[in-house]
Amino acid sequence: MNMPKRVEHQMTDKGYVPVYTTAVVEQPWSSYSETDHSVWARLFERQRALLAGRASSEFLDAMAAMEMSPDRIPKFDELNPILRRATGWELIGVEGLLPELAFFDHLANRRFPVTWWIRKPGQMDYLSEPDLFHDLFGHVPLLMNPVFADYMEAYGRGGVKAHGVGEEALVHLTRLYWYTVEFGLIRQDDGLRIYGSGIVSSKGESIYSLESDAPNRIGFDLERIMRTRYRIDTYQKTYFVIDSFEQLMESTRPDFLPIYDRLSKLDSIPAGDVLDGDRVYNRGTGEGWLEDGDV
Ligand code: HBI
Ligand code: FE
Repeated sequence: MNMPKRVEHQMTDKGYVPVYTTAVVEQPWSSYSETDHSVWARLFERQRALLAGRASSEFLDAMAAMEMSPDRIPKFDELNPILRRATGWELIGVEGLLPELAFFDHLANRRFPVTWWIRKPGQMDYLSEPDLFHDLFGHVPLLMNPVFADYMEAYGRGGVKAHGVGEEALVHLTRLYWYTVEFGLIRQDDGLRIYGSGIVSSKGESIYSLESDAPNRIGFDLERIMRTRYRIDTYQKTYFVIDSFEQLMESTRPDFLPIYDRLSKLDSIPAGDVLDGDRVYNRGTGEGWLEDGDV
């Protein structure tokens, strides 16, 4: 498999990782090795077993509707007709992390960038940047859900605007992405469930985010989230819980400019804090937390 060319490194919200070109690449499906396909199959089977009873019903329904093959890396060309028919979204192949504006512009146009390469067998449990499994298994299924699909487009539009406002607005918006799209929980009648991509694609965090006493679990509040710092190198200290995807979509309706202006006058909130006024589902014990390192 031809390794992607590493063009530059950049401090992004996923830490100091190589940022590739904004180039859109064809999925080199025939170049995947048997090892690549077996990494996909092992990760897929492991998460599918773990997520029963832990992932949100919308995620499980979407995963069933997409009919992703469990034993071979799915072909983007085969998934795109299903996705387009459901919500008008499509996958595009990329080398990896994109500069933020390019990423936002894709989302604003219902294109989800999926990294074309998959991690090595030795990286089953952790890698510093999103690979095909994180993007395709973690992010893509929920794009089948019409309300979440609308939210992701709205987020992209908001990101393009925020890019024009400035760095501070981007920091606030990135936190919203982090605590919903990547690490969000949702309340169901039968308990809390996972919908965040960073969690559903991670064995350890699929268990920790719901069952550990260490983290806080707090009800969704847009401005509270936009002020809250987060972790890129450990499990989250706090998970935010939405009532529904409609609630998430509704939160993007107001003009964010006055919100950015208000937040610019307020301090950020450490990742592990619980505030008066928080809707607390779980006040974490903080066991295992690292003192510094919130971003
Ligand atoms: N690029 N391909 C890709 N995937 C991401 O998830 C991604 C990105 N660039 C920037 C980024 N995420 C984050 O900074 C978002 O908060 C914008
Ligand atoms: Fe992601």
